[in-house]
Amino acid sequence: MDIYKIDTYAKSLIKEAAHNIKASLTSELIIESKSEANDLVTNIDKETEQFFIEHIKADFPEHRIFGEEGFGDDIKDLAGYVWLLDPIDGTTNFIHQKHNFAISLGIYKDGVGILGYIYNVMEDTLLSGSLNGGAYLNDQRLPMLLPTTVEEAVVGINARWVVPNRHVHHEGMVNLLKTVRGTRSLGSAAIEISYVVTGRLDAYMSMRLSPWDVAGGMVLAKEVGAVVTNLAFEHLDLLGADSFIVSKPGLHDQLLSEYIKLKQNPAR
Ligand code: 2AM
Ligand code: CA
Repeated sequence: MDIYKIDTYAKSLIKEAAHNIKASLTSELIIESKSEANDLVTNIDKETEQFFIEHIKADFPEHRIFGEEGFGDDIKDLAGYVWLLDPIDGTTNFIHQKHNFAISLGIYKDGVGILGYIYNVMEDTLLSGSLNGGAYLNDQRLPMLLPTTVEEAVVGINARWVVPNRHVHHEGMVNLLKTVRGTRSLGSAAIEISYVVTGRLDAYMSMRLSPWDVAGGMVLAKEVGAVVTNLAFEHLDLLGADSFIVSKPGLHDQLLSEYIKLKQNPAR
Protein backbone atom coordinates (compact mmCIF):
# COMPACT_ATOMS: atom_id res chain seq x y z
CA MET A 1 0.00 0.00 0.00
CA ASP A 2 1.37 3.41 -1.03
CA ILE A 3 1.71 5.60 2.08
CA TYR A 4 1.73 8.78 -0.08
CA LYS A 5 -1.61 7.82 -1.56
CA ILE A 6 -3.11 7.35 1.92
CA ASP A 7 -1.53 10.62 3.09
CA THR A 8 -2.94 12.68 0.21
CA TYR A 9 -6.33 11.06 0.66
CA ALA A 10 -6.39 11.63 4.44
CA LYS A 11 -5.46 15.30 4.03
CA SER A 12 -8.24 15.93 1.53
CA LEU A 13 -10.81 14.19 3.79
CA ILE A 14 -9.68 16.27 6.78
CA LYS A 15 -9.94 19.53 4.83
CA GLU A 16 -13.41 18.70 3.55
CA ALA A 17 -14.56 17.65 7.05
CA ALA A 18 -13.16 20.87 8.53
CA HIS A 19 -14.98 22.92 5.90
CA ASN A 20 -18.24 21.14 6.80
CA ILE A 21 -17.70 21.69 10.54
CA LYS A 22 -17.14 25.41 9.97
CA ALA A 23 -20.23 25.65 7.79
CA SER A 24 -22.25 24.04 10.62
CA LEU A 25 -21.41 26.86 13.01
CA THR A 26 -24.24 28.98 11.66
CA SER A 27 -26.91 26.34 12.38
CA GLU A 28 -28.18 25.21 15.77
CA LEU A 29 -26.30 22.35 17.42
CA ILE A 30 -27.97 19.30 18.93
CA ILE A 31 -26.08 18.70 22.17
CA GLU A 32 -26.21 15.52 24.28
CA SER A 33 -24.19 14.42 27.27
CA LYS A 34 -22.60 10.98 27.25
CA SER A 35 -21.37 9.32 30.48
CA GLU A 36 -21.25 12.53 32.54
CA ALA A 37 -22.61 16.07 32.27
CA ASN A 38 -19.18 17.34 31.17
CA ASP A 39 -18.75 14.66 28.48
CA LEU A 40 -20.58 16.24 25.56
CA VAL A 41 -21.30 15.21 22.00
CA THR A 42 -23.09 17.06 19.20
CA ASN A 43 -24.71 16.06 15.92
CA ILE A 44 -21.62 17.51 14.20
CA ASP A 45 -19.22 15.17 16.05
CA LYS A 46 -21.36 12.26 14.87
CA GLU A 47 -21.83 13.49 11.29
CA THR A 48 -18.11 14.18 10.93
CA GLU A 49 -17.16 10.68 12.09
CA GLN A 50 -19.74 9.18 9.72
CA PHE A 51 -18.36 11.29 6.85
CA PHE A 52 -14.87 9.83 7.39
CA ILE A 53 -16.14 6.28 7.76
CA GLU A 54 -18.25 6.33 4.59
CA HIS A 55 -15.29 7.52 2.53
CA ILE A 56 -12.65 5.26 4.11
CA LYS A 57 -14.85 2.16 3.81
CA ALA A 58 -15.53 2.92 0.15
CA ASP A 59 -11.94 3.67 -0.85
CA PHE A 60 -9.88 1.51 1.55
CA PRO A 61 -12.28 -1.35 2.36
CA GLU A 62 -9.70 -3.41 4.26
CA HIS A 63 -8.83 -0.55 6.63
CA ARG A 64 -10.54 -0.39 10.04
CA ILE A 65 -11.67 2.71 11.95
CA PHE A 66 -11.46 3.32 15.71
CA GLY A 67 -13.56 6.44 16.26
CA GLU A 68 -14.71 8.17 19.42
CA GLU A 69 -18.40 8.19 18.52
CA GLY A 70 -18.50 4.44 17.88
CA PHE A 71 -19.64 4.36 14.24
CA GLY A 72 -16.47 2.56 13.18
CA ASP A 73 -15.26 -0.95 13.90
CA ASP A 74 -15.19 -2.84 17.17
CA ILE A 75 -11.43 -2.61 17.70
CA LYS A 76 -9.81 -5.19 19.99
CA ASP A 77 -6.36 -5.17 18.38
CA LEU A 78 -4.36 -2.98 15.98
CA ALA A 79 -3.67 -5.58 13.26
CA GLY A 80 -3.50 -4.22 9.68
CA TYR A 81 -4.39 -0.60 8.92
CA VAL A 82 -6.38 1.18 11.65
CA TRP A 83 -7.50 4.84 11.50
CA LEU A 84 -7.82 6.26 15.04
CA LEU A 85 -10.13 9.24 14.71
CA ASP A 86 -11.51 11.94 16.95
CA PRO A 87 -13.85 13.92 14.67
CA ILE A 88 -13.90 16.87 17.10
CA ASP A 89 -11.35 16.94 19.90
CA GLY A 90 -12.38 19.70 22.30
CA THR A 91 -16.15 19.38 21.97
CA THR A 92 -16.73 21.62 25.00
CA ASN A 93 -14.71 24.35 23.24
CA PHE A 94 -16.64 23.71 20.02
CA ILE A 95 -19.92 24.29 21.87
CA HIS A 96 -18.94 27.08 24.26
CA GLN A 97 -16.20 28.98 22.44
CA LYS A 98 -16.38 27.99 18.77
CA HIS A 99 -12.59 28.00 18.96
CA ASN A 100 -9.72 25.65 19.89
CA PHE A 101 -11.07 22.36 18.63
CA ALA A 102 -9.43 19.95 16.21
CA ILE A 103 -9.80 16.91 14.00
CA SER A 104 -7.33 14.34 15.33
CA LEU A 105 -6.30 11.37 13.19
CA GLY A 106 -3.60 8.72 13.44
CA ILE A 107 -3.15 5.94 10.89
CA TYR A 108 -1.45 2.85 12.30
CA LYS A 109 -0.16 -0.26 10.54
CA ASP A 110 0.13 -3.33 12.77
CA GLY A 111 0.28 -1.08 15.84
CA VAL A 112 2.94 1.28 14.45
CA GLY A 113 1.95 4.92 13.84
CA ILE A 114 2.70 5.73 10.18
CA LEU A 115 0.71 8.94 9.62
CA GLY A 116 -0.52 11.62 12.04
CA TYR A 117 -2.68 14.73 11.67
CA ILE A 118 -4.08 17.47 13.89
CA TYR A 119 -6.24 20.02 12.09
CA ASN A 120 -7.03 23.13 14.11
CA VAL A 121 -10.37 23.94 12.50
CA MET A 122 -10.76 27.65 13.33
CA GLU A 123 -7.08 28.42 12.72
CA ASP A 124 -7.06 26.42 9.48
CA THR A 125 -3.70 24.90 10.31
CA LEU A 126 -2.73 21.35 9.52
CA LEU A 127 -0.04 19.60 11.48
CA SER A 128 0.93 16.44 9.62
CA GLY A 129 3.70 13.91 9.76
CA SER A 130 4.79 10.46 8.76
CA LEU A 131 7.01 7.84 10.36
CA ASN A 132 10.63 8.92 9.76
CA GLY A 133 9.38 11.59 7.34
CA GLY A 134 9.29 14.55 9.75
CA ALA A 135 6.44 16.75 10.96
CA TYR A 136 5.03 19.74 9.10
CA LEU A 137 2.95 22.77 10.05
CA ASN A 138 1.10 23.32 6.78
CA ASP A 139 4.05 23.03 4.36
CA GLN A 140 6.77 24.04 6.77
CA ARG A 141 9.04 21.34 8.21
CA LEU A 142 9.27 21.58 12.00
CA PRO A 143 12.66 21.53 13.75
CA MET A 144 13.68 18.99 16.38
CA LEU A 145 12.85 20.06 19.94
CA LEU A 146 15.68 20.98 22.31
CA PRO A 147 15.86 19.78 25.92
CA THR A 148 14.64 22.06 28.71
CA THR A 149 14.24 22.04 32.51
CA VAL A 150 11.19 22.12 34.78
CA GLU A 151 12.10 25.64 36.00
CA GLU A 152 12.01 26.96 32.43
CA ALA A 153 8.98 24.99 31.28
CA VAL A 154 5.47 26.10 30.35
CA VAL A 155 3.30 23.05 30.92
CA GLY A 156 -0.18 22.21 29.63
CA ILE A 157 -2.37 20.79 32.38
CA ASN A 158 -6.04 20.91 33.30
CA ALA A 159 -6.71 22.40 36.76
CA ARG A 160 -8.87 19.43 37.74
CA TRP A 161 -5.72 17.30 38.03
CA VAL A 162 -4.26 19.68 40.59
CA VAL A 163 -7.11 19.30 43.06
CA PRO A 164 -6.81 16.06 45.08
CA ASN A 165 -7.92 13.16 42.85
CA ARG A 166 -7.64 9.39 42.64
CA HIS A 167 -5.12 9.35 39.81
CA VAL A 168 -2.00 11.18 41.07
CA HIS A 169 -0.32 12.05 44.36
CA HIS A 170 -1.34 15.58 45.18
CA GLU A 171 1.89 16.86 46.80
CA GLY A 172 3.93 16.22 43.65
CA MET A 173 1.49 18.18 41.50
CA VAL A 174 1.50 21.14 43.89
CA ASN A 175 5.28 21.07 43.92
CA LEU A 176 5.30 20.98 40.12
CA LEU A 177 3.02 23.99 39.84
CA LYS A 178 5.21 25.95 42.26
CA THR A 179 8.32 25.14 40.21
CA VAL A 180 7.36 25.56 36.54
CA ARG A 181 7.51 28.90 34.72
CA GLY A 182 3.82 28.68 33.86
CA THR A 183 0.83 26.48 33.11
CA ARG A 184 -1.79 26.65 30.37
CA SER A 185 -5.02 24.77 29.70
CA LEU A 186 -6.65 24.82 26.27
CA GLY A 187 -9.34 22.13 26.56
CA SER A 188 -8.30 20.06 23.54
CA ALA A 189 -5.72 17.33 24.07
CA ALA A 190 -4.91 17.23 20.35
CA ILE A 191 -4.24 20.98 20.21
CA GLU A 192 -2.17 20.82 23.39
CA ILE A 193 -0.09 18.01 21.91
CA SER A 194 0.26 20.07 18.71
CA TYR A 195 1.56 22.95 20.86
CA VAL A 196 4.29 20.70 22.26
CA VAL A 197 5.18 19.55 18.73
CA THR A 198 5.51 23.15 17.53
CA GLY A 199 7.35 24.29 20.69
CA ARG A 200 4.62 26.56 22.11
CA LEU A 201 4.35 24.34 25.19
CA ASP A 202 7.21 22.33 26.72
CA ALA A 203 5.01 19.51 28.02
CA TYR A 204 1.37 18.46 28.20
CA MET A 205 -0.11 15.86 30.52
CA SER A 206 -3.47 14.37 31.31
CA MET A 207 -4.56 11.75 33.79
CA ARG A 208 -7.06 10.25 31.38
CA LEU A 209 -7.16 10.27 27.58
CA SER A 210 -8.52 7.93 24.94
CA PRO A 211 -6.65 6.44 21.96
CA TRP A 212 -8.27 8.80 19.40
CA ASP A 213 -7.24 11.86 21.47
CA VAL A 214 -3.54 11.02 21.16
CA ALA A 215 -2.91 8.65 18.22
CA GLY A 216 -2.24 11.35 15.61
CA GLY A 217 -0.25 13.49 18.01
CA MET A 218 1.99 10.57 18.96
CA VAL A 219 3.16 10.15 15.36
CA LEU A 220 3.94 13.89 15.16
CA ALA A 221 5.65 14.04 18.57
CA LYS A 222 8.09 11.29 17.63
CA GLU A 223 9.15 13.18 14.49
CA VAL A 224 10.33 16.22 16.48
CA GLY A 225 12.01 14.23 19.27
CA ALA A 226 9.30 14.71 21.92
CA VAL A 227 8.88 11.84 24.37
CA VAL A 228 5.47 10.22 24.92
CA THR A 229 4.56 7.71 27.66
CA ASN A 230 1.81 7.23 30.16
CA LEU A 231 2.39 8.61 33.65
CA ALA A 232 3.74 5.25 34.84
CA PHE A 233 6.58 5.72 32.29
CA GLU A 234 5.21 2.89 30.14
CA HIS A 235 4.26 2.67 26.46
CA LEU A 236 0.77 4.00 25.93
CA ASP A 237 -2.19 1.66 25.67
CA LEU A 238 -3.90 2.51 22.35
CA LEU A 239 -6.83 0.16 22.93
CA GLY A 240 -8.28 1.93 25.99
CA ALA A 241 -8.06 4.93 28.30
CA ASP A 242 -4.64 5.70 29.74
CA SER A 243 -2.78 8.52 31.44
CA PHE A 244 -0.58 10.60 29.13
CA ILE A 245 2.44 12.85 28.97
CA VAL A 246 4.29 14.36 26.01
CA SER A 247 7.30 16.55 26.60
CA LYS A 248 10.61 17.82 25.41
CA PRO A 249 13.56 15.48 25.93
CA GLY A 250 15.15 15.74 29.41
CA LEU A 251 12.07 17.41 30.85
CA HIS A 252 10.10 14.18 30.50
CA ASP A 253 12.47 12.26 32.81
CA GLN A 254 12.58 15.05 35.36
CA LEU A 255 8.78 15.44 35.47
CA LEU A 256 8.15 11.74 36.01
CA SER A 257 10.98 10.99 38.40
CA GLU A 258 10.70 14.08 40.62
CA TYR A 259 7.13 15.38 40.46
CA ILE A 260 4.36 13.21 39.03
CA LYS A 261 3.61 10.04 40.95
CA LEU A 262 0.74 7.96 39.66
CA LYS A 263 -1.66 6.44 42.21
CA GLN A 264 -4.06 4.76 39.83
CA ASN A 265 -4.16 4.57 36.05
CA PRO A 266 -7.60 4.85 34.39
CA ALA A 267 -9.41 1.53 34.00
CA ARG A 268 -8.52 -0.01 30.66
P1 2AM B 1 -13.09 15.42 23.58
O1 2AM B 1 -13.34 16.87 23.51
O2 2AM B 1 -12.92 14.76 22.27
O3 2AM B 1 -14.10 14.70 24.46
C1 2AM B 1 -10.28 18.01 27.55
O4 2AM B 1 -9.44 18.33 28.58
C2 2AM B 1 -9.63 16.95 26.67
O5 2AM B 1 -9.80 15.64 27.27
C3 2AM B 1 -10.26 16.87 25.33
O6 2AM B 1 -9.28 16.49 24.40
C4 2AM B 1 -11.33 15.80 25.50
O7 2AM B 1 -11.66 15.17 24.30
C5 2AM B 1 -10.65 14.84 26.45
N1 2AM B 1 -11.56 14.15 27.32
C6 2AM B 1 -12.62 14.68 27.96
N2 2AM B 1 -13.25 13.75 28.74
C7 2AM B 1 -12.56 12.60 28.59
C8 2AM B 1 -12.70 11.27 29.14
N3 2AM B 1 -13.66 10.97 29.99
N4 2AM B 1 -11.82 10.34 28.74
C9 2AM B 1 -10.84 10.64 27.88
N5 2AM B 1 -10.65 11.86 27.33
C10 2AM B 1 -11.49 12.84 27.68
CA1 CA C 1 -14.22 14.13 20.51
